[in-house]
Amino acid sequence: MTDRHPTLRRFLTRQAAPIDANLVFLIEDIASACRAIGNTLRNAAFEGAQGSAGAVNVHREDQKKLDLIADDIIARSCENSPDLAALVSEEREAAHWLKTPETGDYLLFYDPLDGSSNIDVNISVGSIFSVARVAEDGDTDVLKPGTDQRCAAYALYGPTMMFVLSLGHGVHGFSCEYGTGDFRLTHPGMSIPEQTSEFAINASRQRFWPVPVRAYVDHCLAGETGPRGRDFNMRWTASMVADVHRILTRGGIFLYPADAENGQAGGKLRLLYEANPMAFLIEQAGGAATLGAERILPLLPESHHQRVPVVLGSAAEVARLAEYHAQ
Ligand code: P6P
Repeated sequence: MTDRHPTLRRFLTRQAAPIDANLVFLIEDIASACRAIGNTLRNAAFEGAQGSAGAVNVHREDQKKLDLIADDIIARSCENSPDLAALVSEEREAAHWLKTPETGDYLLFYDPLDGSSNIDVNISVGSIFSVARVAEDGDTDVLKPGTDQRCAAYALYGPTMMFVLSLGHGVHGFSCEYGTGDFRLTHPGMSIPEQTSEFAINASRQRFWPVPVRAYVDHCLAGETGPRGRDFNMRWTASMVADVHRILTRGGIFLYPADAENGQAGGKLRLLYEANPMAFLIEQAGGAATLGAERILPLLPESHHQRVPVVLGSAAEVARLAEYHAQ
């Protein structure tokens, strides 16, 4: 079994293109934090860790106790990683510098517990990670385009706890083995089907949608007798990691557009630690990720917590939506 399901460490240290040892250490520290978060979630009800923390984050969103616990677990697990210079967290206003850019190579952007509104109703949630290198010139500017990412990953705390990772050479899924707690390779080379008949969007926001999105969804809903000539299915878990994992596994298109209500803020999802890592993973799996028409990854961020519209998934459907925007 070891050979068919190598551990994360064996996988990382057996790559054809050798990975910087300090990046391997950082990825292992991230995976250890995810394992600890998964265990904490499992026992949250017994430890009084559910419910609101009675505070709001930088986005004025209600913070769950577990948002703060997960953020603390990640920071403590990674802060001694040999080459990690700074942390940028959804739960913290500013970058947290651990070393100077001259003494550390990596930046870690993360959403410690994405979809946390689902925790108290026991629906899958996740953690999202993006790793980039500090600027060559020692600048402390962390606003780097998603094309600069060295790797992206997420943990999915579902029926199986999984860690899904890309280092720029495909996407690989690791399942946490009950008993040993090891993350072992179970989904090598994840690939998104180009075609799909499944879309994911929060349909309660229909009245706010821009015209191209409204038209796209209406055409899907018209089914076999409509312009698409086939029936579509819809899924929406309100947990980006769960929706993205479903799409990586069986295809689909995920849409969170900027709309009449959230448009002033740029949309809902955050560029640095949600859109960029997920776009990296989706593209590495053969899918596409746009702001509606333009590709997400080249976008130069304007602020740590910048929000952007997100469309990602099966390439043919993402391209079709871009055509609707062009019309
Ligand atoms: P809505 C969770 O809060 C999140 O950031 C993503 O995980 C998810 O895709 C989206 O927001 C859900 O948004 O409007 O359905 O609550």
